[in-house]
Amino acid sequence: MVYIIGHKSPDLDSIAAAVSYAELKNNLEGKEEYFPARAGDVNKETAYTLEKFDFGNPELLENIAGKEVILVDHNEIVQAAEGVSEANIIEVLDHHKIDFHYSDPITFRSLPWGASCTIIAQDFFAHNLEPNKNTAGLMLSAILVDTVITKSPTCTDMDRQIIEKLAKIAEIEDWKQFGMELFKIRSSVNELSAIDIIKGDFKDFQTQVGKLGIGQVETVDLNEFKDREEELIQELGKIKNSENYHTVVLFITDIIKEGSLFLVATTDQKKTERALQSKLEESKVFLPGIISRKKQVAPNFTCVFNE
Ligand SMILES: [Mn+2]
Repeated sequence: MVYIIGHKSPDLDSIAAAVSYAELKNNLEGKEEYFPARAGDVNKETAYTLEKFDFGNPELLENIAGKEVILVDHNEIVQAAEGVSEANIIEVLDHHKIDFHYSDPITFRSLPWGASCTIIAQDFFAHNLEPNKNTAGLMLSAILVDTVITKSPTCTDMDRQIIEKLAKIAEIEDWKQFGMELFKIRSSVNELSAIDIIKGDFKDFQTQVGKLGIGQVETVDLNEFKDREEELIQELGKIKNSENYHTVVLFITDIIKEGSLFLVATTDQKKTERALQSKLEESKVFLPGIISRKKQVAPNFTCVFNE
């Protein structure tokens, strides 16, 4: 048996990719060999989407040592589930920058599309298979979130084509409206603790100067966070110290304004300001036009932090 698993602090794409890729692989091979798994708790829009489309939570795997696994939606070892160095990785399917070494020949597929689920949906169609209505809805939801309803610079023509096809199969007439609903659920933060907001969609990067952590949260209204900025900055500082980070960033993306408020805890403010190409005031700054961790924020930080 093979587990298909996404990254730690799983987002919707990581979960939906594991579920839909297991379904596709089992379909293609005509056996129940592949099982979706998750490397952590699911976030709110993931819980909502799984329930809406009639899926249970994938099995939680805290440690994948000794297991046969397919990694989806990540390839960097620091982002993988615990025990990855003792796991038997048989395949990788991803859409992020590549930082992967392995001693055995394996299938490694990476495409510069907006979501892992776009690659998997395209796989279904390439094999003349149609995902069922619920699987189509699940993949569609993941692509809408990962591409910020097609607004992100990571969104490609392929994503747009796949969104149209999946929306038809899932019988979702207005996918933009549906995407907004997902983001409203994602950004209803009132009952969330600061740590949950920061770690809900959080990724580690290893750099020359030390460990960098970047969390992102999207909202349809930045004002929802106004009262919590101080608390969030304090929490970032706590995480930085207790988990030994050089820098921890949370950026809150306003998907209507198409810009992000950056909150920062860092041991080197100058370097951080160079990465942001902007001055911080009281550990924060709003940057118009910046909405993608993958295409904009992470490359700028890793570039400056690896000098
Ligand atoms: Mn993804």
